[in-house]
Amino acid sequence: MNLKKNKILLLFLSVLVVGAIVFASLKFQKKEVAEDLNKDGVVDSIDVQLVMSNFMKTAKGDIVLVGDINKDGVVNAADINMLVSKLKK
Ligand SMILES: [Ca+2]
Ligand SMILES: [Ca+2]
Repeated sequence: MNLKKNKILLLFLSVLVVGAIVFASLKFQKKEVAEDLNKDGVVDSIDVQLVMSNFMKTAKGDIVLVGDINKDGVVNAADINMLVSKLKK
C-alpha cells in the first residue's frame, strides 16, 4: 500500500521534472536566435541599435563584436541584412 503510494509519487515527480526540462529547453531554443543580440526573445529596434553601435567595426583577435551576426569579424551590411530579415513585422 505504502510502496504503491511512493511509486505514484515518484512517477509524478518524474513527469514534473521531465516537463520542466522540456519547457526550459523550448524556452532556451526560442531565445537562441543569432539576430536577437540582447537575447530578450524578440528581434526588434533595440537589436538594430546594437548592430549600429558597432557598424563597420572590425573584431580584434578572438573577440566577437556585438552585432557581428554572421561572425566574419566585421559588423557591416551583411549583418544588417540578416537582422532586417528577422525583424518582427
Ligand atoms: Ca532583442
Ligand atoms: Ca559580420
